[in-house]
Amino acid sequence: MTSSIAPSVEELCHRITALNPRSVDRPVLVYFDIIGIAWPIRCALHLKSVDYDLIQISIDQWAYRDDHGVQPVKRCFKNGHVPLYVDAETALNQSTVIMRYLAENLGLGGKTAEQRNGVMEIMSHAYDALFHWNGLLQIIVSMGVPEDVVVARRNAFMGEGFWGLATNGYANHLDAFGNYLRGNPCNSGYFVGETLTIADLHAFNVLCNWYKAFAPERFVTDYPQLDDFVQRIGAIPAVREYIENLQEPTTWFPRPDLAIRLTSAEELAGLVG
Ligand SMILES: N[C@@H](CCC(=O)N[C@@H](CS)C(=O)NCC(=O)O)C(=O)O
Repeated sequence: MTSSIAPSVEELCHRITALNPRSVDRPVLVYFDIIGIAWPIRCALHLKSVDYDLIQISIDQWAYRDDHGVQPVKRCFKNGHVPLYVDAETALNQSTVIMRYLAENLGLGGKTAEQRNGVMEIMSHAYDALFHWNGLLQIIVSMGVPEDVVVARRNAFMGEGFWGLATNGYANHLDAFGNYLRGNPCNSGYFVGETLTIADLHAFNVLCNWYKAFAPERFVTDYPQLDDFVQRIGAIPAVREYIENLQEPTTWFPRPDLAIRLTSAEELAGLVG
């Protein structure tokens, strides 16, 4: 890694380690300069017009190693991961906990105890769809994995062959999203209750920016109800404004040896109307 970024890494580390509820005068979110898993957090803050600071970390800053082989930026976080959210009340380091906290404070968490549990159920499923053993993330990251293994994993994820029966991640996770959506007794077009919740934003990110971007034709053909959901959420004026003006594509992985897909500008184009 080039040492020319060392000063920016040092400054970044100072800034991050100084963050705590007593030091911030408005909310701060720390994440990479990608959509990733922070989309629902940023979109919720935008939807509710929360004034906050965004500290974005580039892949070079994250990957930078000092003379001892240590990644100083990664070391700044309790769990070695982003996102981190800090405001005058709290400092939180897990994306779903940040979402739940913001949902409660911003009125996006469900109106009854039953709805709040329902929101967490969808949130957990949305998380599984990326991070579970048959989630999409393992399929996308190809760094250090032999080409034939990448292809075999991808095919299995899409339901092909013997391992397709065992993993079947694409269909399995999307079928479950469909069951949850149809299972909402309010039949509102949202995942829980009659109004938009953080569960819809989390599900939107996973469905649109990950699953649809990964296999757009299959998504539209096999899951029209989920595509309707994506279009519906994407058409909410503040969400639309967020998509058009604030979200950024991932520019990290132009090389196929690093990742096979991860919401590049091309992959984002046309996902919503
Ligand atoms: N359970 C954590 C997972 C966080 C996570 O894996 N973040 C990724 C970015 S999406 C990360 O920090 N990757 C860099 C690394 O692990 O070195 C959460 O939900 O916040």
